Amino acid sequence: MSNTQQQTAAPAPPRGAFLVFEGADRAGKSTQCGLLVEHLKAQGVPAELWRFPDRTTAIGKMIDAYLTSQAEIDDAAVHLLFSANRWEKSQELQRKLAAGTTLVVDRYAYSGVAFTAAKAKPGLDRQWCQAPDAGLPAPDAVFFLSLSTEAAAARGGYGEERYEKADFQKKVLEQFQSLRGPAWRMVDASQSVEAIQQQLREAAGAVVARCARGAPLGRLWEGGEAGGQPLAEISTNTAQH
Ligand code: Z5A
Ligand code: MG
Repeated sequence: MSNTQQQTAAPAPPRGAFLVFEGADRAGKSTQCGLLVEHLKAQGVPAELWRFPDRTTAIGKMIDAYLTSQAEIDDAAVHLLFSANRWEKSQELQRKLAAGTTLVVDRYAYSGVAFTAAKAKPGLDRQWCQAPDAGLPAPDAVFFLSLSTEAAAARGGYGEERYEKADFQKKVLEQFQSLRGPAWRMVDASQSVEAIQQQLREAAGAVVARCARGAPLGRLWEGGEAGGQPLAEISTNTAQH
């Protein structure tokens, strides 16, 4: 950027924060997302809980049929459906953020890349998997709930859906590791629900405050694999798993 551009660039307006939760199966993503949204609202922060896939749309219904094994869909085609499911919500997502609503989002494009790349199908390498999501809004923070497959199994075992098998979940976790970027915060999900929530509240609060002061919204996959801005001011549990 030239000096002239730097001098004339307008400051980013205040907005809501875009907070994504990713992680191992049964790591407690949905539990923690729900608790965080309630906490933010109680603090007077406008907040909504979102999740991907959004199974309520026409595309989401196709994805649901696939995940519950009611439909067979080609691996490349279903990958594009998961991405399309994010694109169809992206305008609304940006409107909500611009209006000051913080979005707590249960899974996003990182799950999309990790689950398809873990299939190790010819032609569906990580670069191919990332391409359809390029240009989507990038989260301000990605909270990755880290849990071993053994600890996940101890939480009652995996469910009935297509990907809920220990061997495959290990491959997914390896793929997630290679997607880590500057906006990621690793959270040890083997702790109690309350301990995890406390750390998340502190970390999320700092991001919400930063976005309320005005912060540009990044794009996937700019600014490192994860996109978004580095979260230097956040101190949280940074357990490396
Ligand atoms: N997928 C994809 O392929 N491509 C994409 O682009 C996207 C997704 C976006 C969607 O599953 C599937 O789609 C997913 C990835 C794929 N496939 N798999 N596998 P989902 O998100 O709908 O999955 P889910 O049913 O919500 O399961 P989950 O996300 O794996 O679980 P969780 O949300 O992490 O955990 P939880 O429901 O909060 O808790 C699980 C249990 O553990 C529950 O009994 C809790 O009470 C208990 N729990 C929670 N926290 C704790 C702690 N701290 N201690 C002890 N017990 C706990
Ligand atoms: Mg969940």
